[in-house]
Amino acid sequence: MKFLSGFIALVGPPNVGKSTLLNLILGRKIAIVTPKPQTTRKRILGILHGDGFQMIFVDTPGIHKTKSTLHKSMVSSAQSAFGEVDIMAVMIEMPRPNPAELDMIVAQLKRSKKPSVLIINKIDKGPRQNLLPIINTVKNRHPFKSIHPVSALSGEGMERLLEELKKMLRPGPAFFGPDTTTDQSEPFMISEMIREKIYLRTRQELPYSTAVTVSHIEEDPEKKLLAVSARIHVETESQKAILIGKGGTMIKNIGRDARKEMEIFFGLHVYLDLTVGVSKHWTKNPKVLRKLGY
Ligand SMILES: Nc1nc2c(ncn2[C@@H]2O[C@H](COP(=O)(O)OP(=O)(O)OP(=O)(O)O)[C@@H](O)[C@H]2O)c(=O)[nH]1
Ligand SMILES: [Mg+2]
Repeated sequence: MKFLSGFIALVGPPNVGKSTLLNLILGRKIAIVTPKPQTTRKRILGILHGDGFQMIFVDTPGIHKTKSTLHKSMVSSAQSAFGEVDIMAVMIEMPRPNPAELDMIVAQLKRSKKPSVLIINKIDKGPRQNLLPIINTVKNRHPFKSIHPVSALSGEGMERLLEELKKMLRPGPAFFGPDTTTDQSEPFMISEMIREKIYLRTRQELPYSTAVTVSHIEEDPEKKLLAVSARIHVETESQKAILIGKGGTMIKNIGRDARKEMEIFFGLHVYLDLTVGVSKHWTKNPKVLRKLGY
């Protein structure tokens, strides 16, 4: 039996559950998840090691129509996955099927000529009688190899999905060593953990105006301590004031949430030095965008 491998892109509209599914498949949280759309900003890899096979999943930002410079960079990061992978896993959600969004994705799928499956997520939300009409609609739009109603929360439908994806792998090398689960660097993962907590605690446009950079990480193995310095970038002074909060409560809460997550992830005590700074209109300036990692 030859070893099988393949790159599988998870693409779809924002908020359908792509990152949740990636975490479920890997049995480990490597991608941040929030109830807000446009959470994922860059492609990240998650590697599933199996007996005789390796699946490399590419989680991507949600594809949507946008004029914003930041969001354009996110969407183009998702779109370039079409050219780079072997298999496309297109995800939509049952409670909020959006034909216009799906059409945008299907048009690119047709151009890419890649084999594809369609995942219909959040079936736990019901009602299930909505499923059949959705399946019939998507069947008419593209000849997906298979269609999978799933719940990335409960795990329903996952076994069949993974079986199907496995059948689509081709003989190839193990691209990553057995201990590798993701391509993300430690500083990037830490910045993402902090960004997730900002998304969970702030409202309206504020999460979308934040970026996080990590300037220093130092591990003290004897004390089992990880010391991290990170900075949250916002666009305006007023956003900075909200993020710091009355008497510093907001930034303290975000820092505490992020620290707890990091302690579980790294299995170390964490000391987190978190500051807030204004990078004027960074989401609109391609140069600053790049500097902040986008
Ligand atoms: N009920 C239910 N909620 C889900 C399911 N999968 C994901 N969610 C929720 O949907 C929201 C969005 O999940 P994400 O995984 O961040 O979605 P995404 O597609 O990665 O979103 P972007 O990165 O913004 O494109 C979160 O609140 C998840 O908890 C599911 O199967 N059932
Ligand atoms: Mg995501």
